[in-house]
Amino acid sequence: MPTTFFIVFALLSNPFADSVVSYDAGVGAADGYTDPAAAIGEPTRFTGEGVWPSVVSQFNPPFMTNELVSIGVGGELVLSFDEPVLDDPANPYGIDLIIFGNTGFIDGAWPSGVVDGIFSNDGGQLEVSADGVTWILVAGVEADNTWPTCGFIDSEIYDDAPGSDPTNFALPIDPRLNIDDVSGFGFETLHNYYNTSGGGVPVDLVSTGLASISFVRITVSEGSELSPEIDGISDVAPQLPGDVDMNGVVDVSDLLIAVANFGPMPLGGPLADFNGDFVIDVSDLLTIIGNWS
Ligand SMILES: [Ca+2]
Ligand SMILES: [Ca+2]
Ligand SMILES: [Ca+2]
Ligand SMILES: [Ca+2]
Repeated sequence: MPTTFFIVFALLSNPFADSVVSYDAGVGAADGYTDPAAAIGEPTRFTGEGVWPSVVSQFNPPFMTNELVSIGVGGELVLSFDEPVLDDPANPYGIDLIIFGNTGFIDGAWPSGVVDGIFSNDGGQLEVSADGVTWILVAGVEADNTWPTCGFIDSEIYDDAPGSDPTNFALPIDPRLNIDDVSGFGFETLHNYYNTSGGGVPVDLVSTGLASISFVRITVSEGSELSPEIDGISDVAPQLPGDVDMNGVVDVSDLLIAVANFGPMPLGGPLADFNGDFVIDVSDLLTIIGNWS
């Protein structure tokens, strides 16, 4: 019986926020988008079913009332995780938490997909807590902001059927990247930066001084004129030390990628930095060799 229990637990366990603790829509939340359960579980990969079905891509955010919850002025959303979210140095880029909203890039060359600004970036302050009582503000993070969600690696921008290769919602975008880096860029170039990531707002817990958190609170201050929408929140999966290409084994292909990118870590990776200094050097090569599969 214990074996069965653990198998069932493993199947049920997921990297996403598990429960709504509380929700106050505040003033001016988007009409109809007031079910906080929309922020639980996996963020949206395919939106508009029965209305205007399409994949969620960098230019095509989710928009259904059962997919997003909106937070108005003075409002707040509090979610919890069943398993604590760790400030884990083994996480890619040191990022621990990813927040998915409903931002999208403005398509300056519709429908071919050229980044010409962003829309629906509605902010929202982020606080975290280990116990649900004491809260710490994560400075400099806006909950509903870059990067727009991408649901599938193998989909085109506005496909009306789901892709077959889902992105990884537990893998963050390089936090050094900003929107100016991709301005004027097309869909293919964006994918180079996303890799297999599903996007979202990357959050490093290190600034909070908390080793782990189980609660997330998103608030909208009284002075705000915008109401953020939240689709989901994920706990970043740690990278296997030495596994640059993240295929589950550490071997010569990882070593070759690291060697070819020796020096300052390029924007967007490869993920060959294992001591968090954003430089790929001898210490990282030793990590690869020391963890050979
Ligand atoms: Ca961290
Ligand atoms: Ca959702
Ligand atoms: Ca590998
Ligand atoms: Ca390094």
